[in-house]
Parts: sequence; structure tokens; C-alpha cells
Amino acid sequence: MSRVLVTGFEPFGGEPANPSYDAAVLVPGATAVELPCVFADALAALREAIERHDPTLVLCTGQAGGRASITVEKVAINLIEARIPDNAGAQPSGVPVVAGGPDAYLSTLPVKAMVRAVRAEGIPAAVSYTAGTFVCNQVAYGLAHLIATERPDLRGGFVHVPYAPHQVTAADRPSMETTTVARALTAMVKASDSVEDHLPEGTIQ
Ligand code: PCA
Repeated sequence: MSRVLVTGFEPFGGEPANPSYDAAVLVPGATAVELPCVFADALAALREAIERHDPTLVLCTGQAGGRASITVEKVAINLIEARIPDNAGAQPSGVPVVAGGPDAYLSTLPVKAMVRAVRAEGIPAAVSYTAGTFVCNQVAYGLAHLIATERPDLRGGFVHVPYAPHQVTAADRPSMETTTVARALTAMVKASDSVEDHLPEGTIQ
């Protein structure tokens, strides 16, 4: 039986909520943990959650305001460039996530199969090739580094989700219902259980 940990983030940037955590708590059979949107604390909180719950699969999620679909992150980079201060007021720039670590990690999850699984639910999804340079990328990189260096049997990766409708005031800004995001996360958890992307390779549009 797989033990699934789904993390979301606390609200940041003046938002009243973070749809990533609000959706994480709705995934059946998974443990949901809220990570602080604080560079100094996020990776320690992730490590503590992994040690406490001993999952076989970790799906970390965060809000990507402005994106219209669920995006499964393929790449995490070893660079922090904070566009805004984090929730502790820190705004680091030009520093690595892990000093001496590789420049980037590619996700070990079957990202294309995950995207297809979400689309099969009738929910828009895409592979993303940048998780940004803020706390989400830090967590995506830190998780990949932990897997690569300490926990080879752990499966894990990062997913960004759109704003919730209540966060969006302008009619032309994309959003997604939290229950829909939760259905997408549930589908991705299921798809992640395959060791590799067994579906035919090829581009995914
Ligand atoms: N999104 C931010 C950090 C926390 C979150 O939910 C990001 O994309 O980096």
C-alpha cells in the first residue's frame, strides 16, 4: 500500500487563502501538510513531514496565480530569485537552494502520464518546465535533492495549481474550483504509482 503525503502552502503575497493546501486536504487517503511560505523554514518542514509520516509518495503543491491549468513540474533549478518577500519578510536573490548541488533536477515522476490522467478527468493540465524561482521551486528542488541523496525509494514531485475563483476579481483571470483541483491531485496520485511513464513517449501539447 502506498502512503501518500500531499503538501500545500500557506497563503502568501497578501492572498486570503492558498488553493494548494485547500485542495490537498480533500485528497482521499492522503495526509495533508501545510508548508510555510518561508525560505528559511519550508524545507525543514517538508523533511519533518516526511520523517513523521514516512510516505512512499510525496506530491508537493503550490499556487501559481495566472496559470490556467494544473501544471506538473518537470524541472527544479538550484536558484532562488524572490520576486516578492516571503512570509518572514526575506527576499533572497541569486543564491542556490543547496550550495554545491547540481544546477537542476528533472522530476522522477511520470509527468506525462500524470497530465494525461488529469485530462482524462476533463480538467486542463500541462507539463511545466519551470517551477519559478520562489519558495515552490525551492521545495521542488529540495525534495528532488532529498530523493537523490538520501531517499532513493521515495517517489515525489511538484505540481502547481491555479488561483481559486474567490481569489480572482477580474473576469479575464484564470481560476479553478478547489474541488476540481482536488480531483486532479487524486488522479495524479493514482498515476504516480506507475514506476515510469509507460505510455508512449512523444510530445504532449
Ligand atoms: N506558490 C509560490 C510559493 C508558495 C505557493 O503556493 C511559488 O510558486 O513559489
